[in-house]
Amino acid sequence: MKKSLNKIAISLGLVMGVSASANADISPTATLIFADGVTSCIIGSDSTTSTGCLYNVTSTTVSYFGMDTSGDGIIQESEKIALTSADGITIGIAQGAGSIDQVWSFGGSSGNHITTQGLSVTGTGNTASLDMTGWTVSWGGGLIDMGAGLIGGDGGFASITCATDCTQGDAFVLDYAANVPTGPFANFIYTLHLEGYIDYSAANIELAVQGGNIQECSTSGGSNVTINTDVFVDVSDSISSISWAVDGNAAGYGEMLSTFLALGEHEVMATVLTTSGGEATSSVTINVVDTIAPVITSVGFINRFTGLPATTLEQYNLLEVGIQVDEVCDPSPVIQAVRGTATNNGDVVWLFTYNSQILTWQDEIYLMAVAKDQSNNISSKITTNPIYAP
Ligand SMILES: [Ca+2]
Ligand SMILES: [Ca+2]
Repeated sequence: MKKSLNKIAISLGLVMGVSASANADISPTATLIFADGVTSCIIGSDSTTSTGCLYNVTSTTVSYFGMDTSGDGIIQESEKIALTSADGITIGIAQGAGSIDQVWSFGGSSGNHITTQGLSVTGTGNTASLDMTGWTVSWGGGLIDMGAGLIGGDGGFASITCATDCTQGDAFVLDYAANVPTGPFANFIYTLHLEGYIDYSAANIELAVQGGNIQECSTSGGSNVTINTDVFVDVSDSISSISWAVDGNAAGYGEMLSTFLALGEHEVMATVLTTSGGEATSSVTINVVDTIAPVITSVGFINRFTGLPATTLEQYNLLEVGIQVDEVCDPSPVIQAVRGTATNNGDVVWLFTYNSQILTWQDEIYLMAVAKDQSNNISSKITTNPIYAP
């Protein structure tokens, strides 16, 4: 079963609260996993035709939908589109694009089947009836409600025929037909034919990162990140465990993960195991970024003897550069200052260093501080009150 990230989320509590119908042998949240459709040539292949088959004469079997584009009331072989399964139809929950089937192309536009609400099933023995209310084609950017069936108005029903009793692993065949209600093919006939097996151990897990997949660094070196799960298991099954891994390393168990992630990209994966042996995984890439430059709160000279801000030269003219920086993410940003003096064109500047101390003779001295964090965010600030020589 292929993993899908965009099954419409449904909470664990809601799913587990679904009660089984007493008369239904088929579980109200069973998953119908259908085999991929197969399109083949009835007569020889021909690479110059649109279908790759001589005279475009094809045959499509296993799982497909049909559109009576010719309007003759019959689904010809050329009007069948093979379906490739994603996770199949999970009865009882709404599924978004890419969850049921993989993208197919029809009439020059791409599409998927989705369910705008969970389908409901009734039946006993080897037959069941699936209420298709909510069955929708997402095609060419629009949604086409295919749930009303051929008669229309109050919901159509698909027939499910199982090989024996519709229990775990039993083979099924689903057939359905509807009138297209809207769009360029309005009032044409749409059909659906799926073959596969019923799975009561199919599970699904979705991840949602609180605050989004890109997190601003919120503490020294990274962020504390919380990831929630939405888990689906069949009502006849139950969750055995939910385990986590961060960057491939085991990171604990539970429905929620709260963990510290260092600055940079991380792959977080959750795996749900069910008591009947079902398994599903989902992963998310979380990027902890630092986009905020250090904030220089003060820059100036400090009197080395009093420790207080200095505004004039005094007592041996010794001054210490004092810069204060607020930086959330980087515990040790690069902090430097550029010492400057106002000069006029043609001035001669005389300065030298002595014992690592910078000596200068100027009427006023400015400082410009520069602070840079590990993500190369840079800020600068210049003294507003230069040092004045007395
Ligand atoms: Ca036709
Ligand atoms: Ca920063």
